Amino acid sequence: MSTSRTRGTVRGLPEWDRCAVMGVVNVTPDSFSDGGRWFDTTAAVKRGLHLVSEGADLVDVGGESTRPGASRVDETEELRRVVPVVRGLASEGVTVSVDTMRARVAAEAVAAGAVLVNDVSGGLADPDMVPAVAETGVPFVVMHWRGFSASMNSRAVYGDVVAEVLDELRQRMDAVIEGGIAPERVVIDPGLGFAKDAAHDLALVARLDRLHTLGRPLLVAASRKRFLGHVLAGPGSAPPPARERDAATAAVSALSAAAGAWAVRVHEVRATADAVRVARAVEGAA
Ligand code: PMM
Repeated sequence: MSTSRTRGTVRGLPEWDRCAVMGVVNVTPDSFSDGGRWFDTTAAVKRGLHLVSEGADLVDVGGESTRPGASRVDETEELRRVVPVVRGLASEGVTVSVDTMRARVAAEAVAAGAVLVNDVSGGLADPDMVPAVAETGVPFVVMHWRGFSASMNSRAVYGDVVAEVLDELRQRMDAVIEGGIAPERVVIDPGLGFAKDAAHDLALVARLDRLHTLGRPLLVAASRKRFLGHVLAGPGSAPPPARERDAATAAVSALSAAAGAWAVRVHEVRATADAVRVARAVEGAA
């Protein structure tokens, strides 16, 4: 199947003729990868606009860190972080997604202009999430998830990681559709780094084609993750810090685009914006 057919489209979102680039704005004091640099509304909106100027097609705004071991932020604080940033970016015409596990945050973000709900728990963390998203009618990212950050490393146990992730994603996809979200609005995501070690992540990146059997557009979020640190670490030396993993991230972006991903989610947009354009040009020359 050609890459463009595999990539698919998401009802309710713009269509791109290549893999889309989702830029990340984490409005958190403790995000593992951008270390809380955008923890203020004005700075966060500015950061989002900068990502668009570098080639982001969408901007994903989150107020809760999901790094391994992180504890949860309370709802009021999450709302306070996220909603003004969503509103600020949407009012500038940016296509905004909200990265949250809470129904109320999702609903208020959509009211403030978000057009996509990105829930790393795939609707499992908050029983009100699926009905709330169904009610708003926006698309929904269903990510593979086995539990909250505090305990996810202990859940990284698989016989065949690709088959199990595929199976569990299929079940979540069926559940959210059953819950009222239109199939045409569902995006799937293997959840790299969530209850997965480096070998699991690499196996999933190697077999993105298998995820296409679910028949929905695929989001890949490898940006700066531990498995890249693991790949880049020299023998006997420590992995480079998150901020020094952007070239490796762009490499995964190119591989994902070539494998037919609908979008890639990244912290530094420029190199990935180039990577997806190169992948598109190569696809066009085939
Ligand atoms: N990873 C993080 C946050 N949000 N959303 C989706 N859909 N997929 C992911 O893999 C994902 C995500 C964690 O990374 P960050 O704290 O650097 O944003």
